[in-house]
Amino acid sequence: MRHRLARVFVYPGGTIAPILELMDGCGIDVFCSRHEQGAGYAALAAARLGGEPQVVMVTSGPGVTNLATAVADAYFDSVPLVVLTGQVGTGDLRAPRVLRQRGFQEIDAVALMAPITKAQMTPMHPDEVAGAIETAFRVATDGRPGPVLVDLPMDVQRGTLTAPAAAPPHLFVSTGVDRALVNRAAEWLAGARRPVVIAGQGVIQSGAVNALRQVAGRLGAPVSHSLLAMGVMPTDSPLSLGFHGHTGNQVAGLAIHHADVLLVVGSRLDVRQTGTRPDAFAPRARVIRIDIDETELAHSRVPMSLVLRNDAATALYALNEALTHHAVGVDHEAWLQQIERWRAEHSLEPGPGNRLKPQAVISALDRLTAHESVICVSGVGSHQQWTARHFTFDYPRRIWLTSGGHGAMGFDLPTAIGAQLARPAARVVCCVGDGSLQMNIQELASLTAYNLPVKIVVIDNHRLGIVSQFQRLNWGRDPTCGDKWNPDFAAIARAYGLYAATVTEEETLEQALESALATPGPALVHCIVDPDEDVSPMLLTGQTIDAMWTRA
Ligand SMILES: Cc1ncc(C[n+]2csc(CCOP(=O)(O)OP(=O)(O)O)c2C)c(N)n1
Ligand SMILES: [Mg+2]
Repeated sequence: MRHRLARVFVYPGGTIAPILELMDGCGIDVFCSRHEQGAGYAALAAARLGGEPQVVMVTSGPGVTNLATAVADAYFDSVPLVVLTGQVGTGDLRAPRVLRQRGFQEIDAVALMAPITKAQMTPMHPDEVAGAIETAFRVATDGRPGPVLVDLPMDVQRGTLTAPAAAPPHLFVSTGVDRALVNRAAEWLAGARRPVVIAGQGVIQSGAVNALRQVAGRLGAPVSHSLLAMGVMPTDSPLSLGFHGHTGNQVAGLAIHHADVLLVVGSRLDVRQTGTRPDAFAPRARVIRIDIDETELAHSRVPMSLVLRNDAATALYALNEALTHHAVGVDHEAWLQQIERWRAEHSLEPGPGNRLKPQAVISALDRLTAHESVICVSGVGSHQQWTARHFTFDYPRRIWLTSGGHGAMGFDLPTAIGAQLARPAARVVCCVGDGSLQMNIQELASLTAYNLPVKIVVIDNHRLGIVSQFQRLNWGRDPTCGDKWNPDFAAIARAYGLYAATVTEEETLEQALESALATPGPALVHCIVDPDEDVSPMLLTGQTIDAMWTRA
């Protein structure tokens, strides 16, 4: 499958300069960040939103090491990227000598990226380049998506073709649906008294959101989801339990704990989802699992009763079909009423105190954008959890982009930039902590240079909050994480050419957010919030998902 590449994401350097020279005038936009992570995350955002692989190009040595964080993020969260790294000339390569380095800014990109890419290639002759890149595009999206590395020595970039490129072999053989297993799954689900569906990002990636909603609707089964799959059910749907796990909703935890049949689709069930007691996860349930990645299935942390190794769309369409032949035998009214009772008992009220609360900031932003299609991006920390809990999502109208498996601070701003580049007409908001923003704050320059109307809301608790909370819970104090000195983020934003405002109390919050939203260009609202607000409830080590820790 071929697709037309609209844009490449780059940070320059000598060993990638030959390709950059050719990019000029070839009809493909070039986005140039201020740090390699900026290019990597912007590419990741465009790939997550469009489903097609995006190309990121950086120079050798420090360019490769700087980019590694974003590539790891893409690998763990299944985002297709084609990563082109410059490399010293083939004659300067260290290998096979036993040496630390031979060429200037030489680093073994293949070895460095091996654990965080699906495949790595180093074409040693210009004739091998086209095949390598074509293979990279294919591998990036085959099966479970992810990044692929093509390391390009200088002389290979500058050389001349001697032969036309041969077509590479087709790699992925898709597996059909096992009708008998699908029927059995339908039978179990139709007969369940307390069914629960867990949906992961795989559902969104395979274009199966509607199929998932149909299955849930047909069964009358409540749906919980992973942190990455926010919006797979509309937040305000009565069937939505919200996300579960470490910082998830207690209602979701209770429902999963009491479920008798659990349908898990395109979700890894990682430790952040199950907590440290996978043995006690959904202890009463027969677990039906659908996943495209056989390695995830082979190493499932939760015992499974029935497995479909398919992409989510294929399996869910088949399941929907099968469910038409299995009348749902059990009325779930009692189960849904029980869930409503849990919902009433476990509301997400902020802690005591009169200071501006982070939850109030997110709720206000949500209210003010309720009428709009939104791409909401977060950093990593407590603010990420409050955004997940208090913003409303509904894929594809209100989309969430966050760093899941890698959990990388600094994901925020460059991802918002990539999202706005990919969707120029969309409302893009970036809810970011004081710590996370500072990891890639240099990208404010890209924001202004490309005049992208991203709205940044800084949740400044003068604290590396979620780690500080972990420290305080364990050791009663929070060295290096609490009471952080922070700059005046609004002043910094103005210096970078953004509209900016500072808010310290709820009375002026809406007005400041409204002004920022109404500004045609980029804007930042610096919200100074209660430093002592913690994330509650939270699933702590040793706890089971039905009994999460709650603030006193
Ligand atoms: C690159 C990176 N370094 C360190 C961490 C560990 N870490 C996770 S969250 C966090 C604090 C984030 O602080 P902030 O952005 O202010 O968010 P808050 O929790 O205060 O809302 C830290 C240090 C990380 N996830 N990523
Ligand atoms: Mg903070």
